[in-house]
Amino acid sequence: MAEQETGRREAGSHGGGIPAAGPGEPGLKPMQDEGETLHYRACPLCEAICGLEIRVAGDGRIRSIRGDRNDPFSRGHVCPKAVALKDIHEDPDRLRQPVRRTNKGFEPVSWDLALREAAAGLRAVRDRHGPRGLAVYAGNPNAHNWGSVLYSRPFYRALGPVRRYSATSVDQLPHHLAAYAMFGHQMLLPVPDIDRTSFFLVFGANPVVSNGSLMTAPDVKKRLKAIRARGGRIVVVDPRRTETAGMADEHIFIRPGTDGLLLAALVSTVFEEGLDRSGPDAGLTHGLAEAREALAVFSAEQVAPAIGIEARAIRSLARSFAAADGAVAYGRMGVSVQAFGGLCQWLVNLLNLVTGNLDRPGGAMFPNPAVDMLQLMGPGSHGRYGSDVRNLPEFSGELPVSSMAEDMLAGGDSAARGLVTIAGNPVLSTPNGRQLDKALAGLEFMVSVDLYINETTRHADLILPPSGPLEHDHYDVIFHQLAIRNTARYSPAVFPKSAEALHDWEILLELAARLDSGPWLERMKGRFMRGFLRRQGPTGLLERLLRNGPYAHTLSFRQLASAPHGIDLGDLEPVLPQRLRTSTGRVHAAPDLFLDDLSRLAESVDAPPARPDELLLISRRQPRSNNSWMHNYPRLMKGPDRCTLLMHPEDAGRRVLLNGALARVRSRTGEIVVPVEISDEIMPGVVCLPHGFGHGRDGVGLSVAARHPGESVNDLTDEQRVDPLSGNAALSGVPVTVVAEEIRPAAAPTA
Ligand SMILES: Nc1nc2c(c(=O)[nH]1)N[C@H]1C(S)=C(S)[C@@H](COP(=O)(O)OP(=O)(O)OC[C@H]3O[C@@H](n4cnc5c(=O)[nH]c(N)nc54)[C@H](O)[C@@H]3O)O[C@H]1N2
Ligand SMILES: Nc1nc2c(c(=O)[nH]1)N[C@H]1C(S)=C(S)[C@@H](COP(=O)(O)OP(=O)(O)OC[C@H]3O[C@@H](n4cnc5c(=O)[nH]c(N)nc54)[C@H](O)[C@@H]3O)O[C@H]1N2
Ligand code: SF4
Ligand SMILES: [Mo]
Repeated sequence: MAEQETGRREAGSHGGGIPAAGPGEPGLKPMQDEGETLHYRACPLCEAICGLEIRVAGDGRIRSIRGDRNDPFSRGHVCPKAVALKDIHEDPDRLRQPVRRTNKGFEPVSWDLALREAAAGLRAVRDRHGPRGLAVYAGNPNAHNWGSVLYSRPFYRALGPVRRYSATSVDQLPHHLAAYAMFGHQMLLPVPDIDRTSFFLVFGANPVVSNGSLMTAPDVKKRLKAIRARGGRIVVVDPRRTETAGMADEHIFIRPGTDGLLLAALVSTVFEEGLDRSGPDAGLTHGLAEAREALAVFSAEQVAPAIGIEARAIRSLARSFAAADGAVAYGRMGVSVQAFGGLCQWLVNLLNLVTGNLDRPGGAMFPNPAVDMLQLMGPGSHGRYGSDVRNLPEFSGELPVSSMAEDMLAGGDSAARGLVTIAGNPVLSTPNGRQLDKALAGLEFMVSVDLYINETTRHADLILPPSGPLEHDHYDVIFHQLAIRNTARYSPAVFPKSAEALHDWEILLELAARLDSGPWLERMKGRFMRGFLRRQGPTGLLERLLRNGPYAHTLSFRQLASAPHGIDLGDLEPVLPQRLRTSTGRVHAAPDLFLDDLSRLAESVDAPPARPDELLLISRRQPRSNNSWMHNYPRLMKGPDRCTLLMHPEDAGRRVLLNGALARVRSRTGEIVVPVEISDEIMPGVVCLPHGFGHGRDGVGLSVAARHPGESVNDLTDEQRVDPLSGNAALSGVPVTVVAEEIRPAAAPTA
């Protein structure tokens, strides 16, 4: 492929609407003009991995982005974000050359200088303070970028035993912990088989807006509709009547943070009423009797007052779930980012297991992907060491990000004084962002690999920008592993990167080459590995992985490359016990770490409810956003400002707050002022803000986002609130006070 400049030439235009249509909408059919090319491409923006059809005009500009109707998995589905890929591609704010921080702001520098200085700065920190003096934070888009997934290992190897953090511990860490303890591998995550289930029981997830998470299911709305159309049932448990709850047969409000009790009561009811269908403890499972005994105290009657749901309703839910022919419980963000996240994910798996729905069509199933993360990643580890100040547990070589700022600020002999961030924005995405701002400002040296000068990377000494999302080829190494069907799809780059640009994986290799240290033999091994990886590129690696993967005899890279719409490899099929990685070869129904944590859950039954003046803060996602980084595209930012505090009419009335009025929201960690949006979709006693806003900080290079700055919910969330078992942040249920903001009269002019 000829290297040519594409992105840069077009910088400057934000364009108006471009035709984009879902399957149901006619859309504008773009006229075919001379030189127009057609590209098929997976959308890298969320876990739904929709297939896209992208038309590029003869002049190199994107003419249209539509859903690919011939994609067997996504069947033409797209959401509004897909069209913003054009904006990302053309965004004048997107960095296309490395920048270095100076007293007068960031200045562009050459790649050669940037890589040299980045490595020298990190090496200097490592020489002064040892490898623990360095930290790395990896953000969410890494999971959507196969170059980063496949090439981070040589980077970490060259860095040495540094402190590692990622967005995992503000997200799905409890899922990995449960998978590791129950199934023997952190990536053995059961996925709800929603295309065949007859009962979908959802805790703390809003797939209609998020498009599904740890459940890759493009066009999830249609799939949910189909459950009810075939006579199935959907029940959603959530403190907010979400868009997903709006499609359900039943929505149950729950006090934030009390799902652990509800789940324990559901499992305990199943046992107590003899509704279990997992059979005796033999063959597939181990520990059922222990689980039954440990959960017996969590009767529906016992927990009902604490969670605000009647015991009768809990028992009836357990009965109908257990009776359904193919039922699946699914718990996502809302039950992961809370103080009992680990227990919740164990109990979700256990509920599926004891009702006979684990590894069964219509239940919770394990995909069998063409590239298997079980072969690429270790099984995981837990609690081998802890963070400095609070001893929060390590998981799989990472420390909980809730401990990052405090450990930096506490100093100490080995505290991190240098940081690398890769595709992340922890200042907006992790609890107590202001504290992290402070910690980052005090670092000796910081490097970021990112497309933008964002709220976090503005603290960096150097920012190294990778190629844009359409400028590299793509394979969803992670998300085929989490998909509700076995599928595979390879997409070549739509645009070649410019001659001097580097892909993420190339940046990681370049840094690794400059950071490798240690004994000669080790350095030689590292050099050999990097040489091999550089020659292969991710595509060469994919070819090899397919050859050694589970479809080696039926799916070659050549076949994949000649199937631009992707290949359907069929329904999920039962794979246990073969895929289990536990020491016993069985499912561990009652790992000690969960049983030991049950006393903490039991104590929460008697925990005093929130103070009368306090409300519990939760967050929400919005269809036209993606965490913190997609507020810079005018197409997605049209309409009224969205950073509003949802509040129940009773709570608003008590505070004499009218719709649209400004409210001051305070927590232990900070305070912000935001407009109130009164709605009974939120339960009384709970308030809700979107996450990812807060762009008003100094020095951020996002000109569109600056016009819609909003406030960061994570200036209110509290790094001290964690699930101590997993170390995951408890972002949900933060106690806050809300008062009407006094509008002070403008100061009188002084003479
Ligand atoms: N209160 C609250 N906080 C939350 C959440 C919540 O629900 N409530 N959600 C949490 C969740 S689930 C997550 S995953 C985290 C996300 O938290 P993070 O991963 O820390 O943040 P993102 O907003 O995803 O920032 C991604 C950054 O990556 C850059 N980027 C995009 N694509 C690429 C690429 O291909 N390569 C490189 N190098 N950079 C790229 C973008 O420019 C952006 O700066 O936030 C968490 N924080
Ligand atoms: N449009 C859009 N899509 C996205 C993203 C985005 O930012 N915008 N982010 C992507 C990412 S990184 C992820 S991880 C996924 C997340 O995907 P989901 O988990 O589906 O997303 P959320 O909307 O955060 O859903 C969490 C739900 O939990 C509820 N909740 C909060 N606290 C509690 C509680 O204590 N108990 C219960 N039962 N429920 C609670 C919230 O009200 C919310 O409805 O979405 C992905 N997709
Ligand atoms: S749903 Fe997700 S993958 Fe599909 S088009 Fe929207 S952002 Fe892209
Ligand atoms: Mo996430």
